[in-house]
Amino acid sequence: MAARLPGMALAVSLLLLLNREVRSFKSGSFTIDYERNCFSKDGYCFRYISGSIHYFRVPHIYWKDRLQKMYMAGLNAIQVYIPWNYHEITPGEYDFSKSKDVEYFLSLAQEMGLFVILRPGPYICAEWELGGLPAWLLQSSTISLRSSDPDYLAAVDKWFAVLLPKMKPLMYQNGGPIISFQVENEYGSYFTCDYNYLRHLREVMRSFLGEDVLLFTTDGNRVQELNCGTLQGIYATIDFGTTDDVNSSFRIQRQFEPEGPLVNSEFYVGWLDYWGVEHSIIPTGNATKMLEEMLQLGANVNMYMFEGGTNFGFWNGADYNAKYRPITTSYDYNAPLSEAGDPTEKFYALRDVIRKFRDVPVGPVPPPTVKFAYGSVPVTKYGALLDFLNVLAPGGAVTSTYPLTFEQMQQYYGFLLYRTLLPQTIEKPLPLMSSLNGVHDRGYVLVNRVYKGLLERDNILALNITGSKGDTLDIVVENMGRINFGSCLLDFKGLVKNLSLASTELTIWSMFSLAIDDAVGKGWPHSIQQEGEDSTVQAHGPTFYYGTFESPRAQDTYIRLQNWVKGQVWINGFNVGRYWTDRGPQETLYVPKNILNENSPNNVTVLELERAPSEPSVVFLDYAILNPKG
Ligand code: 6DJ
Repeated sequence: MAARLPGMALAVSLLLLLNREVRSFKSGSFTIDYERNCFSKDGYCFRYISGSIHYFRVPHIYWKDRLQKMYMAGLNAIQVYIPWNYHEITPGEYDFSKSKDVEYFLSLAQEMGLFVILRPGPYICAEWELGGLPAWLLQSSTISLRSSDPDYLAAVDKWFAVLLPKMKPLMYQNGGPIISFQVENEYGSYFTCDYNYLRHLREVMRSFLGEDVLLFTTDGNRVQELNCGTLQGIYATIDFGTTDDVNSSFRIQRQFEPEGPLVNSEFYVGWLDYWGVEHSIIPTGNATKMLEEMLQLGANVNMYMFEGGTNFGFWNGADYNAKYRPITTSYDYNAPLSEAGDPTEKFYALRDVIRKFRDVPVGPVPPPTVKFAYGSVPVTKYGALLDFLNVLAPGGAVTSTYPLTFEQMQQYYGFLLYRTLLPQTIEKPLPLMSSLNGVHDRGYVLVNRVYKGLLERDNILALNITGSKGDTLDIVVENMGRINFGSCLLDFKGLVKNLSLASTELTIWSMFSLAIDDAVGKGWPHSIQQEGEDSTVQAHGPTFYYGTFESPRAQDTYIRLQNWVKGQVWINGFNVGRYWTDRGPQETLYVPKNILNENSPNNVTVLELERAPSEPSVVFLDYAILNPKG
């Protein structure tokens, strides 16, 4: 009978037989083995020792270098967030080019032999503006973020429909490096506790990535966090640092996952910095001791951060802990690889621990990148911000009885100018007041273009001023980064409450969106030949400065603005970030070599918001100062 089976049918039965073989030990399978308490890769127990790196905080010319160093540390995986707001700055316009080419970044990881644990959000926290959510979601002032609010979900679905199909071919099941996908981030810490939201994300992710995708969640190591953050069908993992206890933390994970691999998805080998707060240090000895303890238990560990990088531009986030606390430009994180990607003593010490558990690649670790001290560069005053509204606010003003927020103006980042006229003559100083703490986050106040001082969220709610009826009152308001964690995510920017002069509410405002990044990105102010103003007259209030320097050989460097107060720096139109010398602890900004010119002078533009030194200059050093007390 068998002989009479048509050839085709025989082939099919053979294939089925083979397939069954293939399915039980299928190459390209990544699952959870609940019997052996491990991840199962192609049928074998697999344990990852991983590190977090954010491609959006590392110049793309250095992606390979950093991944190579992570590989040489003995890691077999990296953990990566995807910040939605970075790729969809304007609704419906997606950017995955150059420094945003996440597919290329992930393919480099694969080339290097590193698996990828992907965390596509949609919310990521990460000390990133609004935790990675686009600020345009706040155009609706009543939106409920991170919940099953239909408006929010519609936006998420649209984004995931663009992102996830790009990720699918990169899954391990499809020959790529991604072994697992995180759903949301520390969702159990958020007040909404909306299971329908998690359920929705689970279904959307499965529909785009396939039923065999390995989904997981990450929450803090407390029962109440896991209660709201976990969901059936999504593997529950936890995060904790060196001040926690390993065994009791994993016991909490076991309450939610009695079987399966132990996973610390964020083991804090370093920590973040806030402006005005001492630089964070996690002692190397504490990190190595705990890593060894966890690896001894057979746990999977991801170190957060292994390479921190930089919050270039306006991308830093903020926390709210009794007060608004913005994150520094540097995201060095006291990590094993420094902000500039250099191996630290922590790197080598952690590698020595990893070596006890798996083979660490032989050969030299790539050296630190070369740094160059270009020295002191004098800068010239270009003029007060208010003198350039034709360039910076070409669209003119929008008027309204009461002030509009950044979100209502559809200008989401940077600076916005609010203008009104003084309603009365003030001979004896009267307080300009934001009694409801509605200046988000800093307002630089000028009367008839003379700088009077500032208002600051949670700190300075009133400022005494004088003036005559009809004088122009200008307030340049700075968004210092939207809150990325906790219950205050609806962090609208600008004058979010009315301002008053003593008891008189101020009305009839003109708002000017300031497109400073656009103008400087296009070469302003260097492109407009203008006699520099007399720099010896010290300016007060938001003022531009410019200068040039040569770098015949472009190397990484650090810019220091000693004796300046607070502001923003651009080099060749690239927004290097915020400085706040007055508050610290960060005193230098990382300047990667890819933004420097070798064959033409480099343009430095500084926007000082309060007061430049009397002989203004900046200096380029070959080392970082993140901890002036250290
Ligand atoms: O997942 C979060 C990371 O993106 C976890 N975490 C890190 C990063 O933000 S603070 C630093 C934090 N979670 C908040 C817990 C506060 C105690």
